[in-house]
Amino acid sequence: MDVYRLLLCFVLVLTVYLVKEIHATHHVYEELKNVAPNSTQVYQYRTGYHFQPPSHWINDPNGPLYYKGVYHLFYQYNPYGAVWGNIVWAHSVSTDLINWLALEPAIYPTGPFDINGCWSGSATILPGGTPVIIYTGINTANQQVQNIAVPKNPSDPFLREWVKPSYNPLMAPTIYNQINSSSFRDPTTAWQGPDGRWRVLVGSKRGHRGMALLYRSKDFSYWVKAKHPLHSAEGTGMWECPDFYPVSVRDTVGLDTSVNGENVKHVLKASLDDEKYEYYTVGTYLHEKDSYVPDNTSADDATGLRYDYGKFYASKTFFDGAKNRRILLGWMNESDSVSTDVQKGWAGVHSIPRRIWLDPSGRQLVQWPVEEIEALRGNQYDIQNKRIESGSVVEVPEINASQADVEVTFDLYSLEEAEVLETNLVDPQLICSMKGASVKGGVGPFGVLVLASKDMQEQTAVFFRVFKGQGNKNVVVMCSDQSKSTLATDVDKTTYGGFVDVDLKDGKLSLRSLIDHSIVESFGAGGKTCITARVYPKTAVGDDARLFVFNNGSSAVGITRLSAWTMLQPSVNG
Ligand code: DQQ
Repeated sequence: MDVYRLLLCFVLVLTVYLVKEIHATHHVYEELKNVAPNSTQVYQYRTGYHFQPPSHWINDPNGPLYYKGVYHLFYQYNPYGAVWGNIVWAHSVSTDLINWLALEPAIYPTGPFDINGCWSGSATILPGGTPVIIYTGINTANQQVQNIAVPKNPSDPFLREWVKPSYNPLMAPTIYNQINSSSFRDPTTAWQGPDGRWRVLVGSKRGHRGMALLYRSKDFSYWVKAKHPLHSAEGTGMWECPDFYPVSVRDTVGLDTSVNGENVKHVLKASLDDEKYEYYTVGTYLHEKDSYVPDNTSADDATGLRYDYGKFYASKTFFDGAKNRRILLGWMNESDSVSTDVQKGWAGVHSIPRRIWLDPSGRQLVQWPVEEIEALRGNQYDIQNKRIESGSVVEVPEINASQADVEVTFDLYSLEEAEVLETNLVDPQLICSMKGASVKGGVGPFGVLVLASKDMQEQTAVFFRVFKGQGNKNVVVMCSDQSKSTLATDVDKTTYGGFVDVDLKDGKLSLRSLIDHSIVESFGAGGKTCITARVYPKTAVGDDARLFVFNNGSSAVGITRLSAWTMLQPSVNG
């Protein structure tokens, strides 16, 4: 045997050794993934103004971008069933991020490098303006590899057709780079360093250390793995859908992904496969070393800051050059049972696109629904300067409370009666679970009861509770309590919670909730703490859904101002 053959045998043996079973990050229901929706679909939980296709399963938002006056949103989609499987990149376009037109899927299995699935990835706008996509393909050997796709016809603003160059894959697990072939996915938007080279991150793990692997390229075709990941964190497990981008220290405008320098900080986000939630840090990106150092203002692990403390995962941001803003989109999975999903004929929705920027404190991000959504505000009802006594409830009438937007600013007359927070209570979700909306407090719980039935047997409570913490410092917790959200029993009713970093000097606390049949997407303190819940009321449906403001604390609180609107129905992939 000549040397060449010997080498070939060696490589083959090692390839077989390295090829592992496909590790699905989602539950696989083999028997259901090709079951098409039937005619008895359940419609009452379909959303009115959130992003969803007419039917079937969706998960992660992929490669959002703005090109020639058109927003593009791709997403993980099963064309054949209402559970995860058969994944392709479905494609929708919009001019306002609210009305969407569905096009044919943009990326679907075609070659050995993605024949078993086209998983998540991101778009990069190259100098000159042409977008390219790097995504994870599942190859013939069920390994995760990274591929590139480019528009077939860049003069088409709808970017309908995408082609995959013959030099795919760009990045693959090999015997040399020690990459686990089932933990190597979800490339970020690429950015260019001052040396002109491109960089991209790929989510991975080694042992239980989650990491963002770094690749560099001079020409966007030939990519070399850097010796060290950009960043990693022990104990966090597989990092899915990493995101890495600059934010301005000075104002709320968004920055294009390659921007760095003075008055710029960076954000690194990871979606934790083990926890099924995300965390992020704010920090410094050191160009020369190609490393990222998180600030010590928040934890660099699963207990760290979150975009959203509820059902929100696999999110992605993009820079919108049309309005100089950075926009965040996330996937909101269902909280009902798989059999209900099959009966519904669909599963999964996306968040309302949120503008995202660095809080002036520099310690965290702030999010707010894009302004375009306000065009959907219809019939309005206002309340001003109203006192809400301890233990009382005020109804917000005259709007369609199953499809609404409500903004309220509360006046905290006095903080005297705030409950003392036990020092061992450091997990806000636990605090909210122990002290739900029906557990009386001092200052709070106060907030809104949404998707509530007339008798309030069904209700989702979104509220604040103010505590006295260490050194008499006030600690504010925002909760979304789903325990009474439905009379149904086959639903996940987990209560969610997050701390709100506010000083309460002016005694004001604001809350906004976007209510959309089975979604309650809430923004506390102007978007400092966000919580999304998926709920499935049985009776608080359509015209029978009500909206209330409540106060279950011993202190009275005031409504400085409340505005609620019926939300109109945009055209979403119809
Ligand atoms: N979903 C995709 C993966 C990603 C996961 C597969 C996150 O690429 O890691 O549909 O939800």
